[in-house]
Amino acid sequence: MLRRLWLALTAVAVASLLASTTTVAQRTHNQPHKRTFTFYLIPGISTDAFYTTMHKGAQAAANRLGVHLIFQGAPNAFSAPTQTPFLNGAIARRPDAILIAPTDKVAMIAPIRRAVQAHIPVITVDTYINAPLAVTNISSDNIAGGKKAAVALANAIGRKGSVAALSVQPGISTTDQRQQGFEARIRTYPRITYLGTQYDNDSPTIAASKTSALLIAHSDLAGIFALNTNSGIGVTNAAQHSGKKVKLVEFDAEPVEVQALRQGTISALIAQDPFRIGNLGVTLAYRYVTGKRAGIFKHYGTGEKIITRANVNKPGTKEFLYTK
Ligand code: T6T
Repeated sequence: MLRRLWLALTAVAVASLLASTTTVAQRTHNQPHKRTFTFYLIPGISTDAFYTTMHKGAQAAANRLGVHLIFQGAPNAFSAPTQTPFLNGAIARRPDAILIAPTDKVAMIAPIRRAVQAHIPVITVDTYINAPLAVTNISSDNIAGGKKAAVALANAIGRKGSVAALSVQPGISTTDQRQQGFEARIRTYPRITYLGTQYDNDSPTIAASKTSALLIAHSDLAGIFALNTNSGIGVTNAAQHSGKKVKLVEFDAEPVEVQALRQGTISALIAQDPFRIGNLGVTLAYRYVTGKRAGIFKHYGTGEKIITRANVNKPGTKEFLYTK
């Protein structure tokens, strides 16, 4: 009798122990544990203030959302062959998302397709590719920026004389669109002769030598539009050394350009908002990887601002100045 009672009590104890461990095991299993997402940001050039500022914006969003962000890219050259190994390296690490500024509209399609085929969502920032592979693209309105540059340059030269432009190379979405907008607008001024756009492969040295040649060949050259920072650095140096009174309008607002604007060498800068591009990029990637995909647009514009000596120190301008 006693033995039967002991057995019954033991059975109850074991059953309740099993029940309680099952509950604990189930609870542990069902509990939503927060995982840390890893995103890569692959810039055009990792040392360029446009992209270091974009990195700061991306990092601020990553800190807010608890995302592990890795920023890696070619330190000096802006090209598909120098960018692709960094993208391949990111794909090999199987991150949750990749943000990339593709250096060529066509050449970067195949490398980006490899990421998408590996089920890694890709967001393009600044530049885009000619294939619908990215979740979204975030950029300035580069056509509008090119038009604004044409108006600023036309006004700086009194709406008459010859003008030329210096860009990186054909095939980059941003600079192609700036050129498109600039050409469309500058041709509307009847007393301005547009001498065309030359290419410098993102080399300030080549931009400087092409600018010097232009200044020698065209004595009436009144203005030059530089379509990005490195083109601008070369154009500014050559113009300063020539001693000629040529007016300059440049894209971007990197420290050297802002300094030249303050000194009066540059008439106007078309500044972008790379901090916002990076910040929005990480925010949208996080939305995507956490399943909140509905309502993500295919494109987001972040705006651009004309900076002159008149507004460079005004409130509302500082956020458009890039930092290293
Ligand atoms: O102008 C920016 C960027 O928007 C463009 O795509 C490439 O050149 C810059 O990075 C400036 O160096």
